[in-house]
Amino acid sequence: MKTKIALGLRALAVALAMASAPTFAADEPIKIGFVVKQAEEPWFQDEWKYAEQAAKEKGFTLVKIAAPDGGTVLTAIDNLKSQHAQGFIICTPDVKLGPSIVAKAKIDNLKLMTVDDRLIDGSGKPIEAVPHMGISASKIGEQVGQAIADEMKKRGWKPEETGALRISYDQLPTAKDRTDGAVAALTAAGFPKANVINAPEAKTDTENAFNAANIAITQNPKFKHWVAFGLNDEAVLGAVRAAEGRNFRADNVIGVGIGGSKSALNEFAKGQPTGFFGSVLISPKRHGYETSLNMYAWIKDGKAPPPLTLTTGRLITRANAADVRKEMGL
Ligand code: FCA
Repeated sequence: MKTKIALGLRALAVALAMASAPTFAADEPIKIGFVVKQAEEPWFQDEWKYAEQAAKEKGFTLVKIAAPDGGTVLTAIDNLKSQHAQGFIICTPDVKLGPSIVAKAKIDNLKLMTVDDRLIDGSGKPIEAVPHMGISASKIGEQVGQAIADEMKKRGWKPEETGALRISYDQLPTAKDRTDGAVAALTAAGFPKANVINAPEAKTDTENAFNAANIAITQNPKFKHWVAFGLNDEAVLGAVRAAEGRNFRADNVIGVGIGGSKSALNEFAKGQPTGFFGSVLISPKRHGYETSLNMYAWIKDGKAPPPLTLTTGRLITRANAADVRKEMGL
């Protein structure tokens, strides 16, 4: 009898709590997961750093999880559930995990938002029901291509004597859009399409980019100069290092990355310029801090994040990196 009443009261309490607060019990501390595919990459460390800043300001707990493969992603989601998190933000190691991630988040009753890499469904279309913040990939790619074209012109290089390394990772839509954008701007500026050499990387890090570029340079000995671009700074750093190994140095290489975090800044800080000419600086602050605030408001007030936010970038080189970063509040 006693237990029956207790159970009844409990059910009532739960029902009341659910009625007054649709998303979470008011006294429950807010906990948000931030899952990233490549924790060793400075971009993702910066995202975490700014997410922490949001957590400090708002007083929620941030759970940082590195998930380099599909298995880890699914375990991470269960893990968040058992820690009583209410939602998470993820940059997935594979966008094709989209339907599994959505299903798992639903079962575990966790709010889900993506950052950087947008989930796709079985037919390759973006899953629009999941709020996303990414970069304006094509536009930023065009900025990269334009920067390279401008610098080539300044140096008086003949396009027919120049090869372009397209460090590619086409299975990731944002990566394809970025590199396609760069090719579009380069060719619009008169660069011969036939001189664009596709160099696919197996993973989006410097080592894999190095290997991809190394093969491409070896197979194309006719070029006097090289330009290089890819989805991020790591791709271009790999290409620049491979070119150096083949004796193409700063005066014969123009690499422009995307990111503008530590990977790029370390390169700019070297005593002598390298082939890493510039980078389009994007904002880890918006991607880390703003997504976390969005998730917090969603959990606390039931206010869903904007369905799609695309952020912009600005070219930085040795000459202006410090000033531009300051202007962007980094
Ligand atoms: C992707 C890339 C990262 C970063 C991010 C904005 O996830 O892999 O390097 O460029 O988009």
